[in-house]
Amino acid sequence: MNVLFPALRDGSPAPALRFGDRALSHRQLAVVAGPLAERIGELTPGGRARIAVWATPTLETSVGVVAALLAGVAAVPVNPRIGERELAHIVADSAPALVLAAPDAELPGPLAALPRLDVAVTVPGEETPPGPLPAEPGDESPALIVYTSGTTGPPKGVVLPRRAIAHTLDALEDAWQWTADDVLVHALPLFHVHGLILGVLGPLRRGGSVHHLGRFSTEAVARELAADGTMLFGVPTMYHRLALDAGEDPALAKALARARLLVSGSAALPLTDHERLTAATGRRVIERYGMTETLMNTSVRADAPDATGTVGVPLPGVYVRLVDDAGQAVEAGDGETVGEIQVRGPNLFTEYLNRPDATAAAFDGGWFRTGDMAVRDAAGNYRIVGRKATDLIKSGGYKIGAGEIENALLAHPGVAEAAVTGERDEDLGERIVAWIVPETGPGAGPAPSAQELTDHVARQLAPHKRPRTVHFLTALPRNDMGKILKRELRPAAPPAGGPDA
Ligand code: MCA
Ligand code: AMP
Repeated sequence: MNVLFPALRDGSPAPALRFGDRALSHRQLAVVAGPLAERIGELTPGGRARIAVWATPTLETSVGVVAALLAGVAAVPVNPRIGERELAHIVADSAPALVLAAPDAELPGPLAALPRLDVAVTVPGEETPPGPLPAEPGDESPALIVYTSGTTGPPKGVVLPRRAIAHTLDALEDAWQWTADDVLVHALPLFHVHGLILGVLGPLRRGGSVHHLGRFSTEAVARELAADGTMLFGVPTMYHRLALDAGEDPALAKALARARLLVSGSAALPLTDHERLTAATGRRVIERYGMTETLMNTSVRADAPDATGTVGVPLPGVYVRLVDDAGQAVEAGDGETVGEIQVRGPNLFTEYLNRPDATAAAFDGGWFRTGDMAVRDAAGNYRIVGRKATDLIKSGGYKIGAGEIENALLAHPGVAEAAVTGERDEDLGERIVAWIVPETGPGAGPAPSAQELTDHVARQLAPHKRPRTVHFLTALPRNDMGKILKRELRPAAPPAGGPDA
């Protein structure tokens, strides 16, 4: 299975990528990505290098990633809104040999300091013949390194081999009856698994196409699905907004109703949103469950009876088990016995980059510990009921570690103590809440405002990691050992509020 994108090598004239009014067929993609892959190969002799990709939601990012994959060089997609502290970490940790970016992209310090290769995409004529494409490396060769948050410390680089990508995309072909005729519509960012691997590499591997909206709006989704979109991928926040608008907007409801498949993932889609969408459109959204480290594990199948409220059954080739607190596999399919989901299969990552300790800790024998808690029903469907770590927050479908935000807040001179929690939020699933004890010691300036702390986190880490609410306290509740008791965190006075509280 060495070849990741057969349609590229076949020179298929079928549409492949569309961003706004710019589009490439598979054949045209081969014409532009082939020479870029060759150039990447020349600049990274030996093949063990990594390259950063400035992952804006554009044609250039998609072409850059495809070229890196053809060249057999591991690509590290970088959030174009990344803050200083997080970027410094990712660049130091992954040590990219160069950065790929669109010609007009302005890169921040640590990336600007790297050799740069511009991805200039001029759409070639359909008749332009593609040159030969480089031979692709073996299945275990690292394809992508995607950074993901843990409970504490900076994000870890998840090394994803080509084997995991090919396996997960082929398993989804089976579960969703995904074909070359499908036109996928989405507006997900291209620096995570969902938007990049499923949302761009998925259609390319199938020989089908993707229409990326650039930016999410319910209007843009309606427009593309009403045209020729057949599948929609989104995070629950997007489906929540679609559900609310579809109730008021018959054209949107009709567009959603005509799609072949509506798929939600990255976090749980609440039943109320499932019900709203079904009431407005007569259609069901199916959920699939995955993780950066495991790619996709389970899905409700396109041909399955209704399994709303579950994340479906294991994908072909993936083994899933539930393990209780004593470390014993739970055999029951009673829909009630809760266990941690552990996974084994060709969909798994290789390792955390430079973190053998974290890699070893993540496995129980050959099984990867997901930290997600679930039950299994008699039909074999898994229903996720919670998470082991309360210090992991899922907001808008992004995984965010409380510890990394606490560390960023503590680096602000006006902050003496900081704790971060996740609170239920209708739109985002969970919202980030910061609990702050301002610095009052000698020489301390005036206490920082909620807005100042919010901006500080957005600047240091990324805007989606910013607290949405900030509470100021005189002390954090702690136990005898000095450990912060997060369950006891309650606003002391009326909340000081956050910018969007
Ligand atoms: C606001 N903004 C700020 C600040 N406040 N910028 C700087 N400093 C501030 N203080 C800006 C934001 O950058 C953004 O800019 C705008 O204000 C709104 O931000 P936000 O509220 O965060 O965005 P939103 O409109 O609410 O976005 C909702 C969303 C987004 C579109 C659903 O959360 C999203 O794209 N989520 C997808 C996450 C995802 O792909 N997860 C997959 C990982 P502007 O307006 O200019 O944009 S999970 C995964 O891959 C696994 C494998 C899986 O299972 O899928
Ligand atoms: P990430 O590390 O960003 O890839 O996020 C992976 C996590 O997202 C998983 O461990 C789950 O907690 C969560 N997740 C993904 N898909 C679903 C889903 N369909 N339902 C509930 N949680 C999900």
